[in-house]
Amino acid sequence: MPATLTGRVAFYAILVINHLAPLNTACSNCPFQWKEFSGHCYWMVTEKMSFQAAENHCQDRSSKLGMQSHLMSVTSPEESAFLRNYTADVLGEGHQALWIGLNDRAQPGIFVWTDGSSTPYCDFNPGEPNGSNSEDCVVLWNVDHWNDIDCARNFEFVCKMPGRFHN
Ligand SMILES: [Ca+2]
Ligand SMILES: [Ca+2]
Repeated sequence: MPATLTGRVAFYAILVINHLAPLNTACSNCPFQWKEFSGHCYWMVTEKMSFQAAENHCQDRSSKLGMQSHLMSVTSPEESAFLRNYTADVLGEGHQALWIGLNDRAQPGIFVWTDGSSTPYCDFNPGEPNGSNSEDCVVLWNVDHWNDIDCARNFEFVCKMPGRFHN
């Protein structure tokens, strides 16, 4: 190959490598297609499932990535606003219900998060929780506040996990 042609091939090879470089996600805090917010990674699942099937789905999906996600916990007004925006963007402003990880399945009236979060943050609708033993799992209701509801119902949901570089 003539020297000028070799040089041209090398030039275009470098162009191609430079073009591909931004696709390298080795230093991303979140895996491909997970949404990042404040050090955590979020994944909206638009397939409807029961509460426990949704929690299992979050755990299965992340374990394939060597990470650990659960149904989303909501621990601050900022994270709550993020969830509302994310839900409205993907499912629409008027979406009825979306599972979050809060539940009182083990002990009526004692609400816990599936990811083990302990937070004083609470955003139930006025009059909720109202379900006693018939409603043990919590949804974001009407892209607004929370409502306890029957765990066997099927809704979309968000998985959440700490980012790779979260401490
Ligand atoms: Ca209950
Ligand atoms: Ca309720």
